[in-house]
Amino acid sequence: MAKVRTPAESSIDPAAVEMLTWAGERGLSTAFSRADTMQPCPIGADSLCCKNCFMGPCRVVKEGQTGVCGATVGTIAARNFARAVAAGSAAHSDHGRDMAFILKAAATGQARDYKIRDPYKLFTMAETLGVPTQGRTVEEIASDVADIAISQFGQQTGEVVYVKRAPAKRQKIWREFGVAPRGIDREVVEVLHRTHIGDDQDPEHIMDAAVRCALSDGWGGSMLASDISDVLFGTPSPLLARANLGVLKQDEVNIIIHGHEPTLSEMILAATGDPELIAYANSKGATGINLAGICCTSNETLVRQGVPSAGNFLHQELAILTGAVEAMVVDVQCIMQALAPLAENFHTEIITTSKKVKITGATHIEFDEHHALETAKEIVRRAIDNFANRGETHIPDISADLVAGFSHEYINYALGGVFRGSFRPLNDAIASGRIRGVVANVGCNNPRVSQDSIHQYLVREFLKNDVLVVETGCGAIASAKQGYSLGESALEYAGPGLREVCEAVGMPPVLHMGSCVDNTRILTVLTQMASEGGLGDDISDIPAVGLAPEWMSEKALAIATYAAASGAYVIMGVTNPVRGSDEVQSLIGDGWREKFGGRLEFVLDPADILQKTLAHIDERRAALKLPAYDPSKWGKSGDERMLHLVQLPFAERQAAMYGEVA
Ligand code: BF8
Repeated sequence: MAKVRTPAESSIDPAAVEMLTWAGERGLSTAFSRADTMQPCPIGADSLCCKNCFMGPCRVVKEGQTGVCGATVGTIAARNFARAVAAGSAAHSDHGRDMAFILKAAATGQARDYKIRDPYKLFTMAETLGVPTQGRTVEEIASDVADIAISQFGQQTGEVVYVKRAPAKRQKIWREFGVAPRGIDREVVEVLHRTHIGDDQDPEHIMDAAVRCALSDGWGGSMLASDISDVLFGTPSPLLARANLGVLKQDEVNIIIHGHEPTLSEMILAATGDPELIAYANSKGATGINLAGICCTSNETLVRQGVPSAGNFLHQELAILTGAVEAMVVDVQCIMQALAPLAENFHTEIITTSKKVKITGATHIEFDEHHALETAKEIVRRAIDNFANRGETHIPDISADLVAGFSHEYINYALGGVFRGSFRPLNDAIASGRIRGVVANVGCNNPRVSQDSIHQYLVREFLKNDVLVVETGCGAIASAKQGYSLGESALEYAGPGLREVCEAVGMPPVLHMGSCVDNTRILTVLTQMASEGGLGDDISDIPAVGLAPEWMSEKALAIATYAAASGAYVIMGVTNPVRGSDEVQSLIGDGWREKFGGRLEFVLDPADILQKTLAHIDERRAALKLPAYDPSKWGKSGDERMLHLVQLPFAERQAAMYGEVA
C-alpha cells in the first residue's frame, strides 16, 4: 500500500496545501490523493505493454520475450512512444486548425465578433506564406492567409511551409533524414497506420515517423496556432497580473476559463466588461464579475490581456473546492473528468463549450464562432444567476504579482529598440559569459511529485547560475505563483551576470512566453539567436536546454520530440515512459544526437537534471570557443556602474553595455 502524502508533501504551493487540508477535512478526493491510492501500472509505465491488437494485450516483461505476433520490446516501446507523439501533435495542431478556421470566418465577415487586432503580425505571416499584400485590404490578406493555413493540415506532398522558418542547416538535416513534414494530418495518420499490427516493426524507422509527426506540429500546427492567435487577439507584450487562488473574489461572481483555446475565452472576457451584465451582477448582490484562468486558456488570456491566473493543471480541482466559483467554463485538453463529480458538492456549474468535448454531469453550451459574444454573454448570465446559490467558501489569501507576455517580437524589441530590433545583445551577453546559457522550463504538473517542487528548485538554481529561463504552460504558472515572473523578486536569486543584464534591459530573468502551443515562440527565439551570429548557425549550437520536469501529457512528449529534432537537448522528469527498452532509449539519446544534434533523456532526480543541464550548456560554450563561465567577473547589482547605467536612456544604455550594434 502506497504512502498517503500530507498536503505539505503533495505541493509546495501554500494555497494548494491550504485547499488540500480543506478537502481532506471534508473527505473529498483530488488528483493528489488519487495519485497516492492509484499506483501506475508497472508494465505500462515501462512501455512493456502492447495493446495494438486483440490477440493481447501482451505483457513482455523478460528480455527476449515477445508479444503473440512476435513484437519485441523495442518495437512495442517505439510504437507506444510514436502513438503518444501522434496524439499530442494531433491535439495541439487541431487547436491550430480551429484558429485558422476562425481567422477565415473573421476575414470573410462570418464571425463579426472577431477582428484582426495585429495586422503587422498578419503581414509577417503573409510574407512567409507567399500571400500578396500590396493594395489589398487586411481582410483580403487574412482570408488568403487562412486558406493557406488550412491547407497545411490536408497537404499531401511537399513540405509544411513553416519549415522554411528553421535555420537553413536544420532544414537540410531534416531533408537528409527524410523527416521534413509533408502535411500535418498526413503525419499523424501515418504514425497511426505504421503502428497498427503487422506494419512498421523497425524501432528506428518508427521513431523517425514520430519525429516527422512532431515536427509537423512544432513547425506547423502549433506555430500556426500561436501566430493566428496573435493576429486575432494581439501579440503579447509585458503586462502586470496576478496568479494563484487568491485572485478569486469573495464579493464578486467568479468565472474560471480552463482549457486551451482563446476563441471563446476572449469573448467571455469581453462579456464580463459589458455594463449591462455588470449591472445584472450588482442586482444579484455581487460587486462585480471576476474572470480568472486555469491551464493554458489562462496563459492565452494572461499574456495578452492580463487576466489573472487561478493556477496551473493541479489547481483545477482546488479552484472548485473554494466554493466561490460560479462557473468553470472549459474548452479542450487537460480538463479532469473529476471536475463534474467534485462540483456536485458545491454550487459550481461546469460548462463545456467545444464541439469536441462533452463531459458527463456538465452543462453543454456549444460555442459557435458566428454567435461568439452572444454565447459568451449567455454563459456569464448563468454564472451571475448562480451567485445566489453559493454555500460555504474558502479562498486562500495567497497570490503573487507577475509580469507576463514575452513574445519573441517583444524580446527582439526590448533588446534592440523599434528600429533595430535584434537578438545581438542577448547573443553578446551569452558570448561574454554574463549569461551562461538559456533554459526553456516548460510543461505540466504531475501529482506523482510534489506540485511545482521541481519547477521551483530548478528555476532558482538556474537563476543562481546565471542561466536565463524562458517558460510556457504550467511551468510558467508555477513560477508566476512563486513570484519568479517578477523582476524584483526573481533577481534576488540571480547570479551577478544575469542580474546585470536583466537590470540594464529591464526584463525579469524568468520570461513567461505563453501557453504550450507557444513553445513555438521558443523555436523562433532559438532560430533568431542562431541567425544573429556568434553562437553558431543552428539551434543545436546554442548553449540552451529544454526541460519538462513535471510533465504528464502526450502533448509534452510531442513538444519534446520536435524540440530534440530541432537540435535541442531535452530532459523530462518524473517518469521514463521507455524505461523498458534500452534500444529506444539509445535511439532518442545517441541516435537522435547523431542525426539531429539534439536528444531526449528522461532523468528522474532533479539534482541530476540540474547537473546535466549545466554540463550541456558549458559543453556548448566550449564548442563555440566561448570563455568558460566565471561569475566572479561580473559586478554585484547596485554597484556604481550599474546605478549609472540604469539611469541612461535606452539607446545609450545599450551602447554602453554592448557597444555599437552592427
Ligand atoms: O498545454 S503544461 S498540464 S495545461 S499539457 Fe496541460 Fe501540461 Fe499544463 Fe497547457 Ni501543456
